[in-house]
Amino acid sequence: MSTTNDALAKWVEETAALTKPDNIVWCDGSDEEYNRMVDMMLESGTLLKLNEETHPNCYLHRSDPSDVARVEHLTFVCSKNEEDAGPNNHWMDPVEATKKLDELFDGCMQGRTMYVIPYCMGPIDSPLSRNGVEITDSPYVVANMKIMARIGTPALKRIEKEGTFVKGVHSTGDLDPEKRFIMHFPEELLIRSIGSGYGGNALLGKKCHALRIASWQARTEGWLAEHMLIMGLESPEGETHYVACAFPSACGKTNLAMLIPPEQYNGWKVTTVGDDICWLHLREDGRLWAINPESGYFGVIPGTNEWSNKNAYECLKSDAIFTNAGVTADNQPWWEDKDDGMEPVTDWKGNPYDPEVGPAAHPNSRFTVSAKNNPVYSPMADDPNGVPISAIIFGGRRKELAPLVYEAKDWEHGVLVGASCASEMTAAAIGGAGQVRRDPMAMKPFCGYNFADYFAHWLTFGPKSDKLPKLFHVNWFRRDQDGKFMWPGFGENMRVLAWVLDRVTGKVDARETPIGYLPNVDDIDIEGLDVSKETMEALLSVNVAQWQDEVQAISEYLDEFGARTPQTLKDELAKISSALQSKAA
Ligand code: OXD
Ligand code: MN
Repeated sequence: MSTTNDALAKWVEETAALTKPDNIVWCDGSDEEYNRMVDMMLESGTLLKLNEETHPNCYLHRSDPSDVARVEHLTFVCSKNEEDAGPNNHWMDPVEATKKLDELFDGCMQGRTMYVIPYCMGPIDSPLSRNGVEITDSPYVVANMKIMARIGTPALKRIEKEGTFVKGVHSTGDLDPEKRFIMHFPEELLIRSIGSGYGGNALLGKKCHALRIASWQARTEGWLAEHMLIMGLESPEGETHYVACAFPSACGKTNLAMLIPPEQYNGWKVTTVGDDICWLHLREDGRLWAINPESGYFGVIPGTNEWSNKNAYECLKSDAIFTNAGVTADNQPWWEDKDDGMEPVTDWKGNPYDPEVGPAAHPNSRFTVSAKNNPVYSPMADDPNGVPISAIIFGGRRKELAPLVYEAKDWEHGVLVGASCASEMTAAAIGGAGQVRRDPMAMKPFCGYNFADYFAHWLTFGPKSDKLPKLFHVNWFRRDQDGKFMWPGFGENMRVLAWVLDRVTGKVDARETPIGYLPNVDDIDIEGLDVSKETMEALLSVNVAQWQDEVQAISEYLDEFGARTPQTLKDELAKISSALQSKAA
C-alpha cells in the first residue's frame, strides 16, 4: 500500500531515510491487522494473554517501570516565537529542537518495522473531524490506535481527498528517560515523540494531536479543542441535554461520562459521547456543537469496580488491553479497589505481589477499550453533526474552598471561572502528585499555545451568540476536618447534574453570591444519602476570607501572562473582589 498524496508519500520516505527501519507497513486498520499485532506481541512477550474464559480477547502489557505516565517536564511546544507557547508550556527553539530530535531519531528504527497509521479524529464523514498520520515503530501503539481512533484505509481516503493532515513521528527509542522528548511544532502541524511507549506520549492522536496541535488549529479556525467528557442526559419525559465537563486527568471524567443514576432518578438515561476530549464548533443556530474525536477509552484502572463505574467495569470484560495491572493466580487482571474478592499474585512489574513493596496495579495503570464496549455508548458519538451542548462544567480536585457546584453569571465570568480552576495533581503525570496547581479548563498540560491567547479565544465566543451553553464549576472532592470526603460522588453526582439541568431549563432559582450563583440548599436532593443538611450547607457556602485569598492568588496567576492577559478577565476578577469586600465589611 502507498498513497496518492505526494506530501504524505514524501514525508514517509524522509522519515524512513532518517530512522532507517528494516521495512515499512501501511496500516489498513482491519481486525486482521490488529490480530497480527497482538500475535506478534504475544510472541515477543510485549503482551501477555489474560484468562480467556473470564476475559476473552484481553491482554496485559507491562511497560518499562520508568515509563508509566505523561512526562510534562519533557513535553515541549516549539513555536517559532517563545511568547506564542506562553509560560504554561515548556518551549524550545524549533531549530534547536529539530537538531536534537534528528540526532535521536537517526537510525532509531534499525531492526524494527515502521508502521504508517493514517487516522481520522472524529467521525470519518464529519466536517468537524481532522486527519492525522502517525508513524511509529511500536506494534503496541498500532493496536492501541486501532482502539482509540478511526484508523486505516477510510482515514487515508479522507486524507487523499482533503490533502491536510497532522504529522506525528513516534519511536520508543531505547526508553531511556534521558532521551525522552515529546515535541510539538504547531506551525508545521508536526509532532515528534521519542523514548516513551506510554499512551499520552505515544498514541499521538490523543493528547498531542487532539489537544495540543488541535487547540492551536482551533484558534486559527475559530473553534475549541478541549479536555472534556461529553455526556447525554435524557429525562423521563424524553428531553435530552448534552453537557461537557472539563476535569484534570484522573479526576473522574470516565466515571462521570458513564454514570448510573441513583434510584430516585429512575427513568433518566445517561449516555456517553466521549470521556476525555471534546471539539466544539459554533454553528449557524448559535449553539456550540461537540464531537468526540476519539473512538475508545484510555482510562485509569484502579478504583474501577461494580459500584464506582459498573459500565466501565463491564467494558473491561472483553477485548481490552490492560497496561500495568496486577494479575491473579488464574490470570485475571487485578487492581486496587477492584472489590471482587480476588487476590493478586503478581504486581504490575511482574514480581510476586507484596503489599509492603507497593500496589498490585500502578496508580496510573490504564485500560484501552473500544467505546462500543460501553453499555451506555451514545450512537450520537458517530453523528457527523455532533451534539449541541447545553452546559459546560469546569472542575478540579480541591479539599477546600470550591463549593460542590456553582454557576457563572455570564460567559465572560464563566471564562474566568474556567481560567482560574485549580486542582491537586494526580498520578497521570510524573511528579507533583497531591500539589495544588492552576489547571485552567483542565488544559494546563494540553494547551498548545499561550494561555492568555487561549482565554482571549474563549472570550471571542461571548459576543457571537446568545445561545451559548451556561458555564458551571463543580468540586466532588471537598474534605472535612478528619480528611473524609464530604460528598459521595460517583452515581450520586447525578443529583448535582439535575440541578445544572434545572438551571439550564430555567426550572429553579439560585442564590447570587460574589463567586456566582449557588443552589439553595434544598434544591439539591439528598434523599437516601448519608449526607446531613449541615454538610450540604458547608458544601454550598462561600468562605469570604478564603475566597479573598483565592482572588489574590488568581490575580497573581493572571499576571504571569503579562500584557497578553485579557483585560476582561481582570475586570471580572475585580467585580468578584469588590463583591467579596462588601460581604466582608
Ligand atoms: C489522559 C490524561 O490519559 O489526561 O486522559 O492523562
Ligand atoms: Mn485526559
